[in-house]
Amino acid sequence: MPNRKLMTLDEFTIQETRKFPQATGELSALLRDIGLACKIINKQVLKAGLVDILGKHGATNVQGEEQMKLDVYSNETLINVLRNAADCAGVASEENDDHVCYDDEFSNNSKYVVLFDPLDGSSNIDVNAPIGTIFSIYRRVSELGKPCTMEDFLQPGRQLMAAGYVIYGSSTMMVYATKLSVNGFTLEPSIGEFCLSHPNIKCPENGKIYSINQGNTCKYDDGMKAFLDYCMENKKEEGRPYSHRYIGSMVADMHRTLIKGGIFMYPADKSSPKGKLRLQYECNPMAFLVEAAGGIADTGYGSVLDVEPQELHQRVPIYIGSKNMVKKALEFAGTKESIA
Ligand code: P6P
Repeated sequence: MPNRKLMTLDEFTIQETRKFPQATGELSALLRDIGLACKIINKQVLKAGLVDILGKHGATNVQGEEQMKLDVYSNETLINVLRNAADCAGVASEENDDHVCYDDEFSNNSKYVVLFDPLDGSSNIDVNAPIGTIFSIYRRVSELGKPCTMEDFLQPGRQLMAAGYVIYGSSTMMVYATKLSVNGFTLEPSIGEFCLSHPNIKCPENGKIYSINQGNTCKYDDGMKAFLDYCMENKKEEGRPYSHRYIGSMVADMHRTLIKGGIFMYPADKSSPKGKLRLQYECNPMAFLVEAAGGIADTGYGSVLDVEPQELHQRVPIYIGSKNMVKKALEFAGTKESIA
C-alpha cells in the first residue's frame, strides 16, 4: 500500500464515524453532499470572469439585495444536490423567503435539515475578492416520516450538529466543526477532492487584528467608539496598536480570524439596531465553529449560540474570535440586557 499522506473529506468523515459504533454515517454523508455542491459552485466561481455569469441577475432576494447570477446558481445547486441527498429533509437559504421542504417519502424520513448562505460576500464577486458558502446542520425536532417544519430551522445554535463554510479564495477550502473538533480541507483540483490540510484547528486566545467596517463608526454607541480608540492606542507593551483588516466578506474575514486570531465585529448601530448579519446562516454557524476551536462569539447581550431564533432571517450583532479580544471588546461595548 503506497504511503498516502492525503486523506480526503470522505475518508476523514468515515474515519470519524468509525469512532462511534452507534453512528449511522448520515451526518458524514450529508457533509460530503455539501462538499459536492460546493465543488460544483467552485467550478463556476473560478470561471466568473470568463463567462456571462457575472452581473446582476435582474432579481432581488428576500433581503432586498440585488442578486448576482452566481448567487442564484449557488442557491439552486445547493437546493438540488441536497434534494437528492439521502439525509436531508429540507433546507433554508438566505435567498429564499421560506424554508424548502423536500416532502418525498425518502426525505421525510431524513434526520437532518440544512441552512445556508449560498454565496456570502457576493458583492465581492466582480472584484475577485474571496467569497464563500456558510452552512448549518440541525437534527430535526419535527416528526420523522412527515415533512420538515419551520420549527426545525428555528433552533438555537447550541443545538447545531455541525456547521462550517467553504471559502473560494486563493485556494478553495472547506472548514467544518462538529462538537468534537474543527478541521480544514483544501480542494486538490487534480483529483477533485477536499483533502485534510488543517487538522484540529484552534483559534488563538489572543490576536493582533481587529476587523470591522470602520466607516460605520459615526453610528456606533460610545462604548464601541471607545473600544476602537483602544485598538488604535499606541501601547506597544500591550501589543497595540492592532492592525485593522476588513475584506467585507464574512467568510474571508472569519477564516483569517480563526487561523491567525483576532476579532471580527458587526455591532448594532443607529441604522442597524439588531446588527446586519443573519443569525441562522451566518452568525450561528460561525459561532459554533469558533467556539469549537476555543474562541468566543457574543451578541453583546449574551452568547450567539443561546439566542432563541424568532424568525428565519433575523439579524444579530456579533463580536467573534480570540477569547481574550472578545472579552476586552465586551468590557467596552458592555453586556446589555436584551437585543434592541
Ligand atoms: P458591510 C456581505 O454582504 C456580508 O453579508 C458579509 O459577508 C460581510 O461581513 C458584511 O455583509 C459586510 O457588510 O456593511 O461592511 O458592507
